[in-house]
Amino acid sequence: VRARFILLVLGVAVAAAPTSATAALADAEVVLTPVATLSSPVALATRPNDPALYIAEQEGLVQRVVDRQATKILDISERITSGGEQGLLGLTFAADGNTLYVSFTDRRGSLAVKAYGFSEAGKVKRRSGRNIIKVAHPGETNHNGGNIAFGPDGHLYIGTGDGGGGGDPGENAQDLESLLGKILRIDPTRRGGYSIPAGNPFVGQPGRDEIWAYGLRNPWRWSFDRLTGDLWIGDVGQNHWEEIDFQPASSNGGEDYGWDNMEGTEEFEGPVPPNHTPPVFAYPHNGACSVTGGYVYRGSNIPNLQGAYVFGDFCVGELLAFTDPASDLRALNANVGQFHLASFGEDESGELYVLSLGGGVFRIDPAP
Ligand SMILES: [Ca+2]
Ligand SMILES: [Ca+2]
Ligand SMILES: [Ca+2]
Repeated sequence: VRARFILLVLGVAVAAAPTSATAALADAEVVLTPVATLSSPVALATRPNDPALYIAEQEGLVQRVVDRQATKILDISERITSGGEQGLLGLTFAADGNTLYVSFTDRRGSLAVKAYGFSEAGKVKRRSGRNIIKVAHPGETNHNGGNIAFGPDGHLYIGTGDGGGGGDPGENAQDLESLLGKILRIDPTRRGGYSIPAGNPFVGQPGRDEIWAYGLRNPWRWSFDRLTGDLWIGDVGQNHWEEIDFQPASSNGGEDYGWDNMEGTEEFEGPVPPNHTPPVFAYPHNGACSVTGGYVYRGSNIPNLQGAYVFGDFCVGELLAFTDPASDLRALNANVGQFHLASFGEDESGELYVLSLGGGVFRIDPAP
């Protein structure tokens, strides 16, 4: 509780970020309803016209959960490196629900994205796996990013960490010839591999064509607002500041989110980059340790939460939310305790879920 109040008092709202709020966040009362207990759940996805929750376990399994019953549908544990910040890190479905994409740390420590054919029965097709992209991650084992999602533009976005260690020793995040410390945007191709969307910001000029945005340290969890298409990024900080970054749907990409010249709103190695996009909200490490980016709530069960960005911190144990971080940031009064908040998820109707690395998966419901 102490950490919560310190965080709320000391957080820095840099710029108002409109979320199209329609109701009073201050009146939102929520509870957490258990929907599954798994082994180190780290990511959740759904697919169209399918009631199941698909949940990635860090050790390499994908579980299909219906009515609190989990069924293993994929096991790549023998193909990956798991533990610490490595493992199976992300999953998402193609818009038609016929392809499952997973991201993971491969046996060599690289970040890999792989695609699997998916049947109407909710199963991975045998021998359908194909490699989409690998991003080498030499040396260190931390900061692997790993979130993957299709944007409203239909392209696949991939978050990558800066390569790990402290203070980005490889200076990767600001290096436009490195795929580390970035959000990438690609088009997976049917037989594996990918093509580059023509509109990517560094096509036809210096810089890797896969790069969509840069200057990130470890964009562990980020999401698109399903209503507006805006992109919300939780970027894990170094020693002082955790931050939430924002990219409007109208963006053409190429944003520099600052790392490692900047940490939050402060110079880290400096100087301030000429085209720095500062976070919309940054908070210090007083009791907090690592931001877990969430979602803008667009469900229907909790009207007072409508339009609020819901996120958290691995060490704080409170769900946090704002529609404008300068005016209505608050801790949601859900009793989550110190539960190691690993990730959030969103289902087909816009309801949100919370994943604890300790095993619990919960739906955020209105308080009775
Ligand atoms: Ca550095
Ligand atoms: Ca280029
Ligand atoms: Ca930043």
